[in-house]
Amino acid sequence: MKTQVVIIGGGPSGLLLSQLLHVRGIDSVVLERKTKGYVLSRIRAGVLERGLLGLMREAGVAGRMEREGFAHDGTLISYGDEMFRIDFQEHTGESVMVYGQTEVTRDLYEARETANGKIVFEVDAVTIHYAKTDTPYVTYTAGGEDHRIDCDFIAGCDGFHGVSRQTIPVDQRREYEKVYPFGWLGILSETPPVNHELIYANSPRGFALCSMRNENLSRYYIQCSLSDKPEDWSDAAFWQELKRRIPADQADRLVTGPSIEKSIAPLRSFVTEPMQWGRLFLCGDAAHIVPPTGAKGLNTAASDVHYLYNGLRQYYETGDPAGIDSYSQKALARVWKAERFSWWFSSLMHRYPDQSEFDLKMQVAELEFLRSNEAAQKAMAENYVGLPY
Ligand code: RFL
Ligand code: PHB
Repeated sequence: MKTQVVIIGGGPSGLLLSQLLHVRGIDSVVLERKTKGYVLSRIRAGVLERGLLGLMREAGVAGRMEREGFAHDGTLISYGDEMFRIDFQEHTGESVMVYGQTEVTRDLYEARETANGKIVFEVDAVTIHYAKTDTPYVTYTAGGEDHRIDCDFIAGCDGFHGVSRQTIPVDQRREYEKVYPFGWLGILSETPPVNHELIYANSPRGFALCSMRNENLSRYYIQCSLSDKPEDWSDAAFWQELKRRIPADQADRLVTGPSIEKSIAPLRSFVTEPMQWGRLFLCGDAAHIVPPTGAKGLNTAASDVHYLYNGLRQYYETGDPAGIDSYSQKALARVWKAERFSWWFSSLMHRYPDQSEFDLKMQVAELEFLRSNEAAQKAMAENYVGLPY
């Protein structure tokens, strides 16, 4: 088989890239290790930046998102019983969109299928060959048979545990990592959200987040210990702990119900450099991870897709490789800013095991500064709605 771009990974990055290339007449094949059902069962991101919305429109897949998504003009931050609002519209003239990653992925699968796009599920042993030459190819097994696809370029969109990053020899990449000493326990429940905007809560018992997917689907998170297991937490224990971490008036209004999903995510900051090796390009979680505080993971994956898609388009339309040659440098410049914001917001909102009394005073001072200072709020709002591409 032959195609222009082999895309490894059928998560949001790989599907979005494939659909954008299709709109410009560029051919791709997506290789996905799992089934479509499995990919769609992963509950992850919920907040989309304007840049991702623009890409969804350009890819021709924004219809349902525009109808069913919720524009949010601000967010709430609480500490103890204090709560204040960061107004995105006032400070940036922009909003974010609450629309689940599952829905983004579903819309992309539907568009790829309508266009007869080639997606191979349940692939195994994906191997990248000769990425440093002009004639790379990818081999894999599917349905018990060996396959080979010759191509011009390979996009590694296979997430943090994929093969693409590992293909780059260790002496030719550098990895930067920070592992946080806690996780997030998240639940999804068919209950109305406690508030119409998200609440990020810093409490003496640890961080909590009140988020949502729609008017009758809530997503809540609490900071938990890394040794906790989801089955250690009954629904009743989760609700009780959440109520203790958010302001009392919110806790009184909270509607509880059975969870329909419960999982724990560890928190990590991670970047690999460079994001290009010959004709292999890394996109999204394959190249970087942020802690979820601030909702930058999927959005940063989307900005990578933007740079790669435009580079490939320039190459195929004009023969000019300038865009693909500068991919890593452009993508990383934005990645590091998203890393900084996610690290800063995580540090501001969580309880750390080794935090001193002084460190706690610093958190409160910073929260009070943010609450009262226009410039600090503007900086927060600009980062939250997404820095320009
Ligand atoms: P994905 O989604 O991990 O998809 C990678 C795909 O590659 C497949 N794969 C392979 N396929 C073929 N061969 C191999 N060898 C393969 N190895 C892996 C996998 O099966 C998978 O289908 O990466 P992608 O596309 O880069 O997308 C990244 C996002 O999923 C991620 O950044 C976000 O979910 C992070 N995130 C959030 N991001 C936001 O922008 N806003 C949010 O509100 C937000 N909330 C979150 C989050 C992540 C969370 N968790 C669980 C990590 C909340 C949570 C709790
Ligand atoms: C979510 O709704 O899953 C979500 C929202 C905001 C975040 C992280 C996760 O910062």
